[in-house]
Amino acid sequence: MSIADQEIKKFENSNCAENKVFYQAMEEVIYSIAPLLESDSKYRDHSILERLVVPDRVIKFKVTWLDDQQNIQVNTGFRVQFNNALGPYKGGLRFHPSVNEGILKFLGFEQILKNSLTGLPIGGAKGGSDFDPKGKSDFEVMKFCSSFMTELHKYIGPRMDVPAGDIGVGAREIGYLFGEYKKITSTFEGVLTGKPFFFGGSLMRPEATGYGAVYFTETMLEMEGKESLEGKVCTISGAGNVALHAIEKLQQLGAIAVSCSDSKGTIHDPRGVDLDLLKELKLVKRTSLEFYIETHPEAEYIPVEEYPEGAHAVWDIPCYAAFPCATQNELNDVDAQNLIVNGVVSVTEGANMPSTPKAVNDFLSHKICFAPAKAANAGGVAVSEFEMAQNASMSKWSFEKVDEKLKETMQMICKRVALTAKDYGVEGNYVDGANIAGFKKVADAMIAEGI
Ligand code: NDP
Ligand code: 2IT
Repeated sequence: MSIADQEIKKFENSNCAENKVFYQAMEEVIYSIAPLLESDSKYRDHSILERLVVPDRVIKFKVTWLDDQQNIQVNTGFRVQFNNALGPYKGGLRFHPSVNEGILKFLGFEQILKNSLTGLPIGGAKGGSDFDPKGKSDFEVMKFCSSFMTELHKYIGPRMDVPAGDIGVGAREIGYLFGEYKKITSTFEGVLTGKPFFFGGSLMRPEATGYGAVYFTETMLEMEGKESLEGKVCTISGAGNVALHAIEKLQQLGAIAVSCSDSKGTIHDPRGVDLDLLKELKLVKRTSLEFYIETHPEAEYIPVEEYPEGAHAVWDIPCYAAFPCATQNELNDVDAQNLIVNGVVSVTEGANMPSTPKAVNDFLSHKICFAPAKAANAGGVAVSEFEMAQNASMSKWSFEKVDEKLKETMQMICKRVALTAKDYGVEGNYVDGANIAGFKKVADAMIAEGI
């Protein structure tokens, strides 16, 4: 039995329905790091894997709030503080009806290795709630956020745990959460990142994840001897924070970003997505993409239910580079085959774990340049750390400074991942490179810090 199989066997009991995505994330990492475990016995001697896959603590709490009709609503809140070997716990909050402990464990686990790859002093965490901000008034969102923070504030702090946004949590939610924290603690401190700029946020934090994913792709294409993105057709899924800013940077670089999608359907606009309209629909009106074609009849809107089951319309559009930026497991093996047959050259994960394991294997075996989430979307959390640094020093950095540091960080991660893959005999495999490089740093810190 291989080392990876032996290690995975130890965790078989945790492969229950709720832990499915967590197990998926863990399995990928264990297979990737097998060469490291084989070459250096210290990681097994110190039981690093056994220790790494168990969160330091999982905080679970009730959130009660009053809706606009004066009905009492009850939700569940979580914070999974996974690992702080490298720095304070750091990672986003997700508000979505699908949220449960298993999803947050998967996201928190990925965050440990992602944050390690940035080279910055931040540990890994994730949190959130099954609360659905969709269709709620601002007042209801505020009520929910206040109640959520009434409990969460006990467990966070600028040197302890610094949450940020994720699906369903943007500047509005972070603002309300920050306001409540401030009220309870009477302190104005960098306890959350992704704050609006005028009260402590960093310039470019909203853009960072999408821009960073594109910077990563540019570097990867250059290193792999491929043509740049200029003039190339790119497909993007999602229509939230990450997708919008990936589209924006692609357009700035002269690429043709032809798609976006939400939970109800996909827009295909062969002349290039109208970003101003997209921002208006998604950030201002908070509505569905179907209204895009009202002013753009030349574009196509494909509702989810009208597409054959088992595949996703957005990945059936021929492209040079694909950017899954919506959610986990949104790109499966059927989608991967469609992309490959249509000649895709690179796939960059803007979302967390958007490709299924079979899809990832297909991309790797067909030598598609594949940028895994924990490396490619690390720009968001990197700029979050820049926000922490600005808050701690009571200073403000310019847009140019943050952009330059973001670009440097993404280029550094890309090169480090590629070099690590080469060192461990899997040249061109950015999945293994990212997992080994991310794991090694955290594991070495855990050994140095003792049990
Ligand atoms: P947003 O809430 O801003 O946007 C999410 C988008 O994905 C929405 O368009 C949403 O559609 C769509 N979506 C969500 N669930 C589904 C689904 N099941 N099927 C199809 N579409 C779906 O979130 P973000 O853009 O911030 O996050 C997107 C991804 O990027 C997530 O995986 C997140 O973990 C990851 N990420 C985010 C970072 C950040 O800085 N924000 C940093 C790194 C990773 P609808 O509008 O219909 O709900
Ligand atoms: O998945 C992620 O990296 C995020 N949602 C951002 C985390 C952060 O702390 O900025």
